[in-house]
Amino acid sequence: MSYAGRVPEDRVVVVERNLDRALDEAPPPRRRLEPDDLLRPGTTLSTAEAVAVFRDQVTSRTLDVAARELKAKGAGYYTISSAGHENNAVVGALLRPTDPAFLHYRSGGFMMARSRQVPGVDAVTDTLLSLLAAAGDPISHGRHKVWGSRQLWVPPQTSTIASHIPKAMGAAFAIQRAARVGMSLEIPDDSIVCCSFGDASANHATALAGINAARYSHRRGSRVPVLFVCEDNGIGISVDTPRRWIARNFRHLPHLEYVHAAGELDEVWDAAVAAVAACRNGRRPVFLHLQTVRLWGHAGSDVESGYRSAAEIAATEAQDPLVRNAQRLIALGAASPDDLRDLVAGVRDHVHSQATKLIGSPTLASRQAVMATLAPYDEPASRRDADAVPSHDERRSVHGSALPEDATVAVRRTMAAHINAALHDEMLRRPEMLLFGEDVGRKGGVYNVTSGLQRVFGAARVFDTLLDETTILGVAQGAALLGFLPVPEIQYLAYLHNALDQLRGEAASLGFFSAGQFSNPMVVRVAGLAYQKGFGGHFHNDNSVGALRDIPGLLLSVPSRGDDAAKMLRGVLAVARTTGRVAVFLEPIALYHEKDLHEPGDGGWLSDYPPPGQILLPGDIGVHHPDHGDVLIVTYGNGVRMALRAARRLRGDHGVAARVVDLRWLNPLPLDAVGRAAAGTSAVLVADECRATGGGIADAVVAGLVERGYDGRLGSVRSADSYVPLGPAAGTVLLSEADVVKGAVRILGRGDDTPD
Ligand SMILES: Cc1ncc(C[n+]2csc(CCOP(=O)(O)OP(=O)(O)O)c2C)c(N)n1
Repeated sequence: MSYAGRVPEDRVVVVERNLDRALDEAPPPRRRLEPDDLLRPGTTLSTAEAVAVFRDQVTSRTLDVAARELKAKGAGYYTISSAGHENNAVVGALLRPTDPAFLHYRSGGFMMARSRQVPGVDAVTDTLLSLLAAAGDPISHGRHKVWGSRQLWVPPQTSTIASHIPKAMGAAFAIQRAARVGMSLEIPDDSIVCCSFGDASANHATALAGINAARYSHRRGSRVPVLFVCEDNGIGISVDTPRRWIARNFRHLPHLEYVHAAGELDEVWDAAVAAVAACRNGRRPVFLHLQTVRLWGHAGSDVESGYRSAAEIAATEAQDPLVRNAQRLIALGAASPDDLRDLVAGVRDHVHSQATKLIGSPTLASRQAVMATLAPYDEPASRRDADAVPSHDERRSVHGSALPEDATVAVRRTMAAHINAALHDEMLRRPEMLLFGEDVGRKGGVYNVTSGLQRVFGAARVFDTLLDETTILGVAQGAALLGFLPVPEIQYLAYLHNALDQLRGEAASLGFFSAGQFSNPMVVRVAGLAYQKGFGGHFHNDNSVGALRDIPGLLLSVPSRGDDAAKMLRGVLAVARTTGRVAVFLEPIALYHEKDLHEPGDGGWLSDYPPPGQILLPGDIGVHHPDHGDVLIVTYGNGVRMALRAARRLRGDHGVAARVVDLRWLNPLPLDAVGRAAAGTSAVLVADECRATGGGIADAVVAGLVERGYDGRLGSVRSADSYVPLGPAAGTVLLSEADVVKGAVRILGRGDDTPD
């Protein structure tokens, strides 16, 4: 295949010719500067650096043209360009390649400028491979066209605008946190974090959340060196941003330094120098308002003439930064028109020949190859990780004189107490672990699950956040990227949903889109599910795991008993640490303080603390009454206690011997283990406390058993597809013990004569 496609959009050709014409028509400079000379008095931009930045900009532009040509040839898959935004190369040139950068899709100039600072990085080839969705694309292996590089500290970003701003803030926050807790980072202590985005994106709730969180943290005395770069081209796809909207919105915000960058290359440089210095030296959030234009449509497929007049398009093209910068370099004597003509021709030739060579590069060709870095798992490594147990003396320093498993002093415990003790043990042996969320620090959590942890481990490692779930998960991602093992808490499952994109779109996808080169391991503790007595209503009793189960690669676990909870929490932390996985640990609120199983006072739901080192890993299911074989009840969470109570009634009232499986792991479901547990039973009943349609797991378990050749009877009982009402009415929509008994009797064909 040859590389000779026609550019489909005339304006691309027009813009290319404008630059050529400007160079042809420019008068020769009246004087020539030496490479080390400053471009003019008062600027810090040297001649050599100005020409280097111009080269970065031309390279970025030429790659954008190539993207459209490759698309026209049917070889390329992405055409959103950086054309008109190339002055962002100045920011790339001013930052260090170790300053983590979370980039806007139009930050091509930045990427070129950063790449040239690191020997061995070939930004042209890397970008072309990404445009071609080639398996050789070094950052995503062809999974997405992204700006990203492990060597350059540019984590790949998703296409969801603004979604990277909270994690950029989180990474900046983590730089100082590392110093406070004595953790050494891969990047220098005085690093700053860069985060670029568009002007329309600056209105997004997620953007405002991230910027607000940075300002809030600064107000609270934390150092959050994040450089927000708003690349303001005045439009978002087809909708214009009101004039001066960005400046008026961000110029006078407390705890945010605002710097405006516009005009000539050297003026943009000087403004950016001031912004970077304020951020790096002041260790504070800075908002760099970078004036840009958008040349061409939003993407190759966008017909700009549908919403912009010809005059507007031409006026925008007249502000092409490449033309202006070329004219400026020539006028100030940094280069001659011939120099720049040669530079442009050289870059075009290089990009063209590389593209020609790379067309036809292989793409990912199998499902296995595509999914290779989605859900890494290494069981032996997780077991080894969990094995390293601190000494008794060390543990006494956090637990007090008696260890929680010490039979002579310890009472049997509730799930809340077990999780609390396990968190103490894990915080002790993992200095990189951070615990945070709403009310988790001083108060110790709404349900006292994190009680005492701040006192023992200090406010640098156990802290209250501002009230924003998006920020909580953003901080977790940023901190994890830098090497922490964050354990953020979401106070109630219903409140995870307003921040869900941070898990679904962002955290869980990082390993996929970076081919495993970046990871943000974390264990998100979420209090959830229904059946709380005396504290009702949907928002504290949300019973759906649907939104979590469909997240590729996310590990979802739900304990049903205290001892299991301790072992499972250790297990998911070990998996997160050893593989970079993102895990949700969903804690059934109604079981936090439950003590009894069958009768009030029987203490049947209390348990002894399993000593550290004992863990449960994905796939380890719990089997109760393994010798009972009439029916297998498959369940999890609150359903386990319910099913064990139902099993007793089934035995007593119907002579049915029920085996009960506690799934423990809801994503991925341990279907092979369930299949083995079902062997020898004549019926399987799935008892699912979550909403019937899509909210739970019943359909997936039934399908999984059928696919594994289970030939007994199959059925399920589930909660209704309803929000949970307040008070006793909750019982009308939630799965009950009586439902489980009836379901089992029905599936066994014993009639429906169960006394309720
Ligand atoms: C959350 C989200 N909503 C919608 C979109 C679709 N979309 C992609 S880019 C864009 C406009 C962004 O404009 P701006 O932030 O000004 O950046 P620009 O493209 O102009 O550089 C929209 C609406 C998206 N990617 N993400």
